[in-house]
Amino acid sequence: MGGTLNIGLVGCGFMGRAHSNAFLQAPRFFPAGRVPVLRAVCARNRASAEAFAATWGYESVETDWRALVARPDIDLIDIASPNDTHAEIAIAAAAAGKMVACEKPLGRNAAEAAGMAEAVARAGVANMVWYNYRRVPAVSLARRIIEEGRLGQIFHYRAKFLQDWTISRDLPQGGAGLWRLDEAVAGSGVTGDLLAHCIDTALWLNGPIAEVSAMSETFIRERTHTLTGATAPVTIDDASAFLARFANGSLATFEATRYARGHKALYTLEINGEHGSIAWDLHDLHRLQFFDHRDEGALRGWRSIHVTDGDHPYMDRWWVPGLQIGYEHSFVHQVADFLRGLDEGRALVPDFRDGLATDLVTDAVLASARERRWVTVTA
Ligand code: SOE
Repeated sequence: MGGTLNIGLVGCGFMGRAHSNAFLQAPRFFPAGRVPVLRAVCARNRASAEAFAATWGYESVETDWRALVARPDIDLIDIASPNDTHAEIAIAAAAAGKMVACEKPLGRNAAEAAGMAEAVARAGVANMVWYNYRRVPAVSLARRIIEEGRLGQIFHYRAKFLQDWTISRDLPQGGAGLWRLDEAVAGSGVTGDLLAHCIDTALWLNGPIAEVSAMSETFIRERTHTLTGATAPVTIDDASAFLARFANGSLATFEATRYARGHKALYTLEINGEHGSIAWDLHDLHRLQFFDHRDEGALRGWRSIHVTDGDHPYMDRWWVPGLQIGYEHSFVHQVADFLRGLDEGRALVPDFRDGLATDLVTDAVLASARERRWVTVTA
């Protein structure tokens, strides 16, 4: 298959930028049969859409996503708008026969995500969810190490995602970026925003989660709402932590918060197995720590692998060994894999079914925290 892949983007915030950059860069470093073309960007505010289009090279703008979905010159609708818009746009796009890419979390809850997964399956259209951290080369290398059986039986999985940007009481809720604090728009707080990343990576690396026991807290319970100017209750979870049991028998702890002073985006994971352990840290994302108990005794120790060599995932396409890449490249890799999947007639993961699997876990976490009991994750 050759030709273009005509992109219609909804939303021009932080993620709109990350996705646009990825669509532009992927064909330059990972040539495939189809080349993404930035046909149109959609935002309610025309001036914002026009400024965004000028910066990123979109050919046209729309102010109503329905008009974008109706356009015959668009192949793929990319949803980078707030969470409360995901389901309606994705379902309409699939019904119109468009491919659909959606920012995480897929839905505000599993019921929304199930409707979206059903819509793309019914329409038979290619789809993906932007869980980008799977495609950080060090995380992809972790997956390869596990698949090769180098850790043996997995005993423990440990993940956390710590930030500190909502500690101020003066921070309002609602509006650009701050919709993440408004439950009606976001669906939940750090559970859907941050733990969802940890859960997606965990499901990919260690298989399904069977049950969870969670606790959560809202530290600041009232904030001014940007859109109304009035003080309104805050109902999102500011911090969320849970214990989990994976289907493979391993035990896990997960934690996320926006109240960990000093931490900006500290996503870390550690996995302990029978023969070895691995650890990774987003603040040092090009390194993977690996301990192999089968190494010769006197020389045994943690290796800090600088994941920049040609035989590391994705790295043969970038610079020369030793020169590292960063956050934005995880999105580039996702587009590259999606394009290759289209060439080969293969679905990309994570697709909407995977997005639903994560939402089923986050729903279970929220229910467990609310009801103060262990909750079985619905399959
Ligand atoms: C929140 O601060 C946020 O931007 C998330 O929404 C992203 O998904 C995460 O990757 C970084 O943090």
